[in-house]
Amino acid sequence: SSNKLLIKGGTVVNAHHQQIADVYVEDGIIVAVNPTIAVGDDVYVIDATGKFVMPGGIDPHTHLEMEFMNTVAVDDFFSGQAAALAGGTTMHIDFVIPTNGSLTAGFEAYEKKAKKSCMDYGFHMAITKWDETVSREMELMVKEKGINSFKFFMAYKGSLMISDELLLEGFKKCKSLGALAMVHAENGDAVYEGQKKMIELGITGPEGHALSRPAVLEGEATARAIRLADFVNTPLYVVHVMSIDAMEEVAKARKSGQRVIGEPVLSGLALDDSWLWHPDFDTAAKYVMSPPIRKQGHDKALQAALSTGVLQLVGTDHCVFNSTQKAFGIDDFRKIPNGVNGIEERMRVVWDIMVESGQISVTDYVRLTSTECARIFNIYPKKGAILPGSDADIIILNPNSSFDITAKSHHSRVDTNVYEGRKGKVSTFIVSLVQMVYCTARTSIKS
Ligand code: DUC
Ligand code: ZN
Ligand code: ZN
Ligand code: ZN
Repeated sequence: SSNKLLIKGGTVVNAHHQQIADVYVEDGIIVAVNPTIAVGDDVYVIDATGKFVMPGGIDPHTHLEMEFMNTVAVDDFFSGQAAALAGGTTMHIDFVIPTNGSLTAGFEAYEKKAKKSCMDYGFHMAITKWDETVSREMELMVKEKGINSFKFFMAYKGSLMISDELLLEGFKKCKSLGALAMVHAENGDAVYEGQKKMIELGITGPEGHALSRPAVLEGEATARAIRLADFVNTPLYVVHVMSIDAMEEVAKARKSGQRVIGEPVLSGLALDDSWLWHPDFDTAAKYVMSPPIRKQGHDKALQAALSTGVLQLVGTDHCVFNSTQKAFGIDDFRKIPNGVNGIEERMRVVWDIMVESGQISVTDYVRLTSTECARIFNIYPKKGAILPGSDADIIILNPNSSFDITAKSHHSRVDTNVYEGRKGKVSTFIVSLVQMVYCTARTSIKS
């Protein structure tokens, strides 16, 4: 019957080991991984000879259907996940945004958005203000909803940003709950000044976005968050490390033994800011995200940091807006909705820039696209491994195939693609088949 599957003859890759083996799956769970597994003819067999059999990608950082900057991100939990599956990612972790400051209402709203899901997902939660209610609700989220990571915004003054005083309260609460504190690290007050300055100077185009919030402001906030986490003695996860400045702060802290995790995102690893200076507004605006994509050089330095273990896992910050939405900022870059695509491109582009280029091994690739995320967010080895008992979130990666990225054929709903025209020689497949056939609702993973 259709609930039994054998993947034969591939190179099975886990984060620390690879071997040629067969993988036998029943009801969406891996039952056996052995050099040779004999099965009856009621089992569907896939030949993976010459290919890699890996745990599906886990994207630790997405924003599906996010209400942000007076609009809503166009990929929802169906289209964003369909894009993810098409690109070899089988799970993602999204950020619940509180509704008018209420964590409970925010959680309910995201549970509703996530009803459209076609793959497994998890939630972090953003904390955007602080009072006794928020503090109590955090406890509720941890104890009853399974949320174990909270993100604090040090930027977006006037909306999401919280002060150092409240950041400290939040870190202390995370510590007492055993939850992981995460930060969006940019100095929001300085960004606000930078933006005003650019507008005063008459720089209203997308390049003003980069000029108004330079890497030094990311470095400053990263250093501050790291020191405050040290002061409170709680681990810290820095989301979207986009610059050498921020990366070096993470490196220094880790070297001293502090528990700091640094997450680069695909756009920071694979792009530079040159498009932001393109004279055509639509072309430039699609690259606007925060923190900004940096000058050439930061990308290569972040890749190197990933290859040496200074940074640990790759996210995307997938948060997509159509050209019509980006055009809200045609006269003022401050109104361009922030965000770029990546959930569909992450696995292939990371393979291309990190494995094809010789910077990391195939086992490292599995670690930083899947296993490390599963470990950090407490879902390993159910996720992030090809082991007996693990979920059959399996991809077959063909290193001798090809990809050619274009908005014309991608699965996301967004009408542009920041990787437009990028080509490489890898493909992933059967994820969607395995997922569609075997993925069942697993409530422990959902939240
Ligand atoms: N940055 C973005 O570019 N989009 C979503 C939120 C964020 O911090
Ligand atoms: Zn952010
Ligand atoms: Zn984000
Ligand atoms: Zn699944």
